[in-house]
Amino acid sequence: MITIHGMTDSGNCYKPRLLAALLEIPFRHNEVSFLDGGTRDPAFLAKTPNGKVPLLELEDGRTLPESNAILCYLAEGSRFVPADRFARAQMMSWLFFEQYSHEPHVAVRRSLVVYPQLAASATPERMAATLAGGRKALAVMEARLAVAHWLVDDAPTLADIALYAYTHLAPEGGFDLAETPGIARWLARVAALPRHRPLDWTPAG
Ligand SMILES: N[C@@H](CCC(=O)N[C@@H](CS)C(=O)NCC(=O)O)C(=O)O
Repeated sequence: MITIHGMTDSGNCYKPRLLAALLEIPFRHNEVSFLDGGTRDPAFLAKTPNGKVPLLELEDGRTLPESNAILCYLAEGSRFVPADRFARAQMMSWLFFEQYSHEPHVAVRRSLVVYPQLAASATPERMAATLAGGRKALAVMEARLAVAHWLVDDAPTLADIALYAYTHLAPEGGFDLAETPGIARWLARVAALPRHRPLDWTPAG
């Protein structure tokens, strides 16, 4: 069975767990957290020198870091990857947007708010910069979701799963989703997908 090494409370780690649940892919969850030094443990660094979770480990020992790459691996050939070439590229475009324009603001601001261990990094300047950056990213999503049910075409793709992870946690970082009603409706749509699981879900056993 595959293993997903991850920190339950991390949105990046939630992405592959949620996808595996939606696609009924069995996996083992191994809790590895940066809060207790788990990502700096020599045994973990031997698997992934960048020392970040999530990390996918296959049955044969091969490992794959980067949440959105893990999504692509797990979803290949599934309904979450469009067959159309342009739609597939649009999905990738959202995945890159998520990592460069959304996660560094929306996710980072939330982590600065919710983890006391990071309090020293939560300077007024950083909080202001992540608020501005996050609002800009959410406005980009809202422009699409005010007029569409899904980020790409008319069905959920990996773009929706990747962006759902930290967008549904955005209020914890001080973002008011009442300002983006299209996003609020889309969050409810993702949460209603069959076999959707919440952030704190891990498989039994
Ligand atoms: N681009 C990476 C980001 C992963 C990442 O930053 N993970 C955090 C937890 S959310 C982590 O492991 N941090 C540990 C560290 O930076 O030492 C991905 O999407 O997987």
